[in-house]
Order: sequence, then structure tokens, then C-alpha cells
Amino acid sequence: MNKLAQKYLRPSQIPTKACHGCGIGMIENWLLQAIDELGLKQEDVVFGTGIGCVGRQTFATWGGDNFGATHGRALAVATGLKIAQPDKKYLVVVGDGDAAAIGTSHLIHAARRNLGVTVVCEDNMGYESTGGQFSPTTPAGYVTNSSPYGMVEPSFDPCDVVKAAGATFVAETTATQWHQTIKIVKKALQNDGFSFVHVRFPCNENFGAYALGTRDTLKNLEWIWEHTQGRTADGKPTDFTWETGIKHDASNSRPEFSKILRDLVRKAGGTPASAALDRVEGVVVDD
Ligand SMILES: Cc1ncc(C[n+]2csc(CCOP(=O)(O)OP(=O)(O)O)c2C)c(N)n1
Ligand code: SF4
Repeated sequence: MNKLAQKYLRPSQIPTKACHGCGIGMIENWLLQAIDELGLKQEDVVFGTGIGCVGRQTFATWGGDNFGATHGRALAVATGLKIAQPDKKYLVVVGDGDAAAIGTSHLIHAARRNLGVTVVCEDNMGYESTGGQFSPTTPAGYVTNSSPYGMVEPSFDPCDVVKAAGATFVAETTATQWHQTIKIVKKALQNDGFSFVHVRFPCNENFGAYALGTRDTLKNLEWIWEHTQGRTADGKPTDFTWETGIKHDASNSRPEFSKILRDLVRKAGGTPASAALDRVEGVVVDD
């Protein structure tokens, strides 16, 4: 186990049950690096997960507080937690089937409210835990288990959607961009409001096998890298290009949602946080 895993994760949850060469563990390691470089401790961060491979492989791996929920609902849970414990950092990892499809309504409204969470959408370009069906981020024309003649729908960009909804930090990166990803996650976590980080990664088992015809990790990574560069390894233009990097940075430019609610409670003469929790026996909240 590496030093960061020892420092931050639960030994009983490591190694995960992810397929060989899956990018999920690599991205989790980079999240830990970002957390570590910011000097955050286990007790400073609450780790939330959606469902699917991304959720299942990372659920309860964090050594501090964890929660999990079905698609979209991790943000509903995070909203309650942020209101109750505003000083923690909330890191929520979800799949593309969550952020770009079944959970999108929660995502849009968390962005609109500028809820103080960092959502990392780990995008393997399909519903992989359920057998490799296409999702809204599957590139047009690519074969999946449920699109044997190629994906007929145009691709959907969750970054555009959360930016339009009001997210204060939006960035896109891939599992081939280690330094960039850590830098972006650090910036995302330093925003008091809603941060969205879209990270594409290889699912060798399904997307790789169906769309690219290979389960080889390096070939899958190379395909992603080529599409960030717009060129194949032998110099030909790729069929499309993903622009990566920070897409929108208005960090700390407008009030965070739970703060608005606390201010409102004060204005109404109440006591923030305890106002929401005073009917729950045994809960003591300092604000
Ligand atoms: C609200 C809701 N709808 C449907 C499901 C069923 N479901 C579980 S995993 C999954 C696919 C997940 O795809 P994605 O979010 O892309 O994650 P991946 O498995 O690819 O990492 C679905 C549809 C669910 N858990 N919750
Ligand atoms: S099915 Fe794909 S995304 Fe899921 S654990 Fe295996 S390689 Fe990773």
C-alpha cells in the first residue's frame, strides 16, 4: 500500500475489486495527492460516492467520514451534511451515468445554488458496472454493448451544463494528465462553492473492449491521450478532440449555499445549524 493510501484510506477496503488496469484507483490516488498537498487531514474531508463502478470501487475507502447514494442523490445527502457541518470539505465522486444522465437534475441545482462541494465525475464513457451500455458521454459513432452499430446520439458535455447552471469552478482533465489533474483538484477544493471536475478514464473491460477492440490498459490510455492532443501517435488527426484544463474559474466569487441559509436563519432570529437539527436528539452542533 502506498504512503498516501496508508495515511488516508481504510486498509480493509484496499485493494478494491476493480478490474485489472481500471483507471478508478489511479484517479483516487491523485485525489489523495491533492488532499495531501493542501495539508488536509482525514477529519477535514467527507467523501461521498454515487453508484456504479466509480461509487462501488471507492465507497468507504476514505479513512474519515463517508457516505454513498444512488445516482444524483449523493448531492442531496451532501447538501444536508454541508448545512450541518459547513467547515468540512465535501468530495463527491460520481460516474458519467450519474452526472451526465440519471443524476443530472441534482447536479444542475447543486451548481445553481453554489453548494460547497467538489464533484469529480469519473467518466468511463458508458454505464460500465451494468455491462457497458452507452451513456450521454459515449462519443458519437462508437460501439458499446447497447450500440452495436455505433452510438447514434450526439455527445453531451456536463461541463457546459454545470457552467451554465452557475458552478463557480469547472475543469476537464483525463487519466493521462496526472499533474494537471492534481492541480485542478486542488483548485476545486479551494473553492468555497460548487466545483466540478470531469475526468475521463479508461474502462478496459467494457468501453475498451467494445469501442476500441482492446482490453490493453496502455492502448486505452493512449487513445484517451491522443484525443486530448487531437493527433494519433503516428501523427494523423483524431476524429475529435477533448479540450482539457480549467474551463471556468469564478472561485469564491459568490456566497456558498449553506452560508446563505445560515445568514437567513440568523436574519430570522434563529440559530444556524442547530435550527435544522434541534429536533434530533443527541446532536450537538457548534456554529
Ligand atoms: C437513481 C438510480 N437509477 C439507476 C440505478 C441503476 N444503476 C446502477 S449502476 C448504473 C450504471 C452506472 O453508470 P456510471 O454512473 O457511468 O458508472 P460506471 O459504472 O460506469 O462507473 C445504473 C444505471 C441507480 N443505482 N440509481
Ligand atoms: S468495468 Fe470498467 S470501470 Fe468498472 S471496474 Fe472494470 S475496468 Fe473499471
